[in-house]
Amino acid sequence: MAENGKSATEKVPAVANPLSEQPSEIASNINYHAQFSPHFSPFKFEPEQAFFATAESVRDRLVKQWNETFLHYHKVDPKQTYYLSMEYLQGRALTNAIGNLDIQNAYAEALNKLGHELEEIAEQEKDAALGNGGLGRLASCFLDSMATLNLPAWGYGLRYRYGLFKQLITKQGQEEIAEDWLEKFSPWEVVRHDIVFPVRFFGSIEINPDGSRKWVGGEVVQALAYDVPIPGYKTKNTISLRLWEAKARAEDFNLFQFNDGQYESAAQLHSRAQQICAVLYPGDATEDGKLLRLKQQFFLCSASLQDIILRFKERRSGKGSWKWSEFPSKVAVQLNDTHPTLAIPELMRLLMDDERLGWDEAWDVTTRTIAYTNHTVLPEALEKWSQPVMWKLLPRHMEIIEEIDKRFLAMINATRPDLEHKLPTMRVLDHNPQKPVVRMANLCVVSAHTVNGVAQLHSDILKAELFADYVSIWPTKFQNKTNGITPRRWLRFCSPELSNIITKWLKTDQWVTNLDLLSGLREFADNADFQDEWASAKMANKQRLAQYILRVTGVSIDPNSLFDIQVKRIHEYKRQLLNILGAIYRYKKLKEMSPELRKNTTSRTIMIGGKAFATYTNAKRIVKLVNDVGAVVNNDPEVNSYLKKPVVLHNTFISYALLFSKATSGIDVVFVPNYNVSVAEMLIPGSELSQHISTAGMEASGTSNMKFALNGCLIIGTLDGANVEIREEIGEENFFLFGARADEVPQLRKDRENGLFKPDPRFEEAKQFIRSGAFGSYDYNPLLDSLEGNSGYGRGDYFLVGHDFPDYMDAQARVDEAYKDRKKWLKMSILSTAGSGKFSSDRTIAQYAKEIWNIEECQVP
Ligand code: B1H
Repeated sequence: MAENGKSATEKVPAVANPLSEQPSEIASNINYHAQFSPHFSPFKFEPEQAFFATAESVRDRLVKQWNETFLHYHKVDPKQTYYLSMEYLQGRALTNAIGNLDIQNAYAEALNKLGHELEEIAEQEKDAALGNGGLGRLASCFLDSMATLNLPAWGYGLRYRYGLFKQLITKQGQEEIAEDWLEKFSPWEVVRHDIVFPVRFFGSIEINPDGSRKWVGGEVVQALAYDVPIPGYKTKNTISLRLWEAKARAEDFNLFQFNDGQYESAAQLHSRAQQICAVLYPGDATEDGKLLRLKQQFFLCSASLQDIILRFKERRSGKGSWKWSEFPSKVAVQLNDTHPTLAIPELMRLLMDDERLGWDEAWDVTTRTIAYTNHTVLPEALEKWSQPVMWKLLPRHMEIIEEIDKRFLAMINATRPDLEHKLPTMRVLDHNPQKPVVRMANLCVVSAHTVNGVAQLHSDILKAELFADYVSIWPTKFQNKTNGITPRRWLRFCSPELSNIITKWLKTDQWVTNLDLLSGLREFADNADFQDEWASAKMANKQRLAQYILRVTGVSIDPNSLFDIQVKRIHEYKRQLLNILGAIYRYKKLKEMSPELRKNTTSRTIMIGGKAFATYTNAKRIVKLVNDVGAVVNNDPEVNSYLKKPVVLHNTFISYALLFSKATSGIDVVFVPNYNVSVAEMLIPGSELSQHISTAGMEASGTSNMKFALNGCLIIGTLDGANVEIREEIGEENFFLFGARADEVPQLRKDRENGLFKPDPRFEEAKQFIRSGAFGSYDYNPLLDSLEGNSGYGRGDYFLVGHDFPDYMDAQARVDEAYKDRKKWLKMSILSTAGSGKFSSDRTIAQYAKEIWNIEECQVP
């Protein structure tokens, strides 16, 4: 079919068994899709067309086991979990799907027959970026584990048109542009035209003759289901991620107005419906922005719960009838942070107003069904919704929330007079006359049967601080579930080189589903042969990464230097500023050194990547600073003298350039643009040191720390979030620790306010170097000023960069020394991987299943 000869149409039949695992039949099936599921002009079979046809052939297989899974659940009617999340960061699906189906080789061969390379085809896929960071990626890792563990569980989310923005780096710094992941369509989603639910906004409340209430009027939008298959690893079980799209009804299009020439008002309801799923996290600085976000949250909750209730009825009616008291033994709902909190009053409303349950019965069902995960203690991320806005958009839900608040008050007054003085902060409603709000986290704690944090330290902080007052009322409600990551995407598929070595030495590939087996690598940590294989796999990954960096930034980096990476959302509490100040100090000292001394230093390539929220000024200044530092450092012949010119973007040419680049001891600083899941899959396998350096107590868990450690990357970090547990698991001698502890932070802030902080001269020198204009004329004073002064959030060095700076530099010096001892470093690297077993999301999900959801495996025969 192709003019360019990249087709095997003549050689293979057009129709083949779509489930065959024979490469020739797979090739035939891919060809079939290219011809008969056409999305492009005929006679083209470039990588892009090949990707879509390949994905569709993979989907054929998935659909079969997906339908079987659905039917099996329907028959067995197990208790099922529903994960409600405003974010999913799925990334690409092709490599993951054929990996989980365990048919990579057959697909690679099939594509070869068609004149393509699997890797190149896989790179055509756009990331599904329906999330912004760790919280969304966690949801996606959880789905992979639920499917792999054969657990009856589904995810619910929104089908945003524009997910996370694309980050461009220009002279001004970060610029955001809309990224349309559906521009050409997604081969993975299936629209379910039969799954549609009405979702109401605004309106008023009617009282029925029997005193029951009914929410009427307002505007009604349709929620239409799009399902994405989530295959488990080497199992038939394939679960669903159901994404809702908002659609207006045909009758909401005003034909009369349209024919009268009033085109915009004729389609007003249609465009309002479209706004709901247009973008992930629309700006909420304006009242309209806030209203839109609230609409999104309610839309997810209402559609999902109507769907869940309908499924409950359908499955139970096969058994005759149902009792509402049985609902919590068939349904578990997990709220991914407070964003889907409205599921609580919505379930109450559906049970009371539609199903006619009384308050007590509805409350019993709701509270036994819903559980809540907290992901942050940052005050600005603790959601509070304005009461007037809520009354306007969701009047019936506000009635229910008022009643929950009232009953909570009454309960405390009746049973816990000792807590009465705490009520002003414990209540769900804050009636502050200036700004009356609903506190979503409090609503969750009061209503959910279980509340969990995402790392041990974080869960301890929740119990000791944020939710301390509730602990004595409900001592068993609070749990910890340390986060995890899927070893499939984050090792098996993103680093086949390292995976193969692990499998070879462990003599089994069972570690992919039983990550604790990695501890078996400890016995080889000193083995010279193993170390050599390990080093060469890491080097291959570093070279691949160096080529990528050259391609996207034009900077040629030295694969023999220490690859030092910090990638995550840009936020002051994550302290990218500490990293770059350290880099600046290092650069300045290298310049001042004699060439002889310089030769003995450890050469480093410091890579920093991440997106800043569009309106977060200081975060954007940090992005700009990293780029400006890179522009100076990478072009300074004194500290490095290898080729830095942009090179023609052709693979062989790039290798050539690297081969002839002259590696001298020095420093490179690279800002990696547009960090996303696919970029992470490139960076993490090639990393040797990664930085997880948040102010202690502020990072709830972190999950990239786990991905890096799993890939044999050493960590420099604070005792924060999951770092604490990672260090415990891999051994403190393999972790570069520095910085204040969480329990010291409040006192250090006070000391600062009292003028007791004495800055280290190195810290002053680094700041002064920036102020002197060494990195260009951009005005960095406002950013640096945030590190000065005595107090205030975002001022007075709230994040303790100055306090931790000297300790950080000392830890970095230990890194430099350790890297000079190749055998020692390799041993530490191996022990990092060997100690990462705990951080599999399979472990996390198994704990949720047993300790929160009470669900069991339900394997498709
Ligand atoms: C996490 C968020 C978050 N915690 C509000 N909270 C958002 C809050 O745009 N919003 O409205 C978006 C995201 N994200 C992260 O969750 C934590 O910071 C990480 O430490 C943690 O690893 C991750 C998963 O638990």
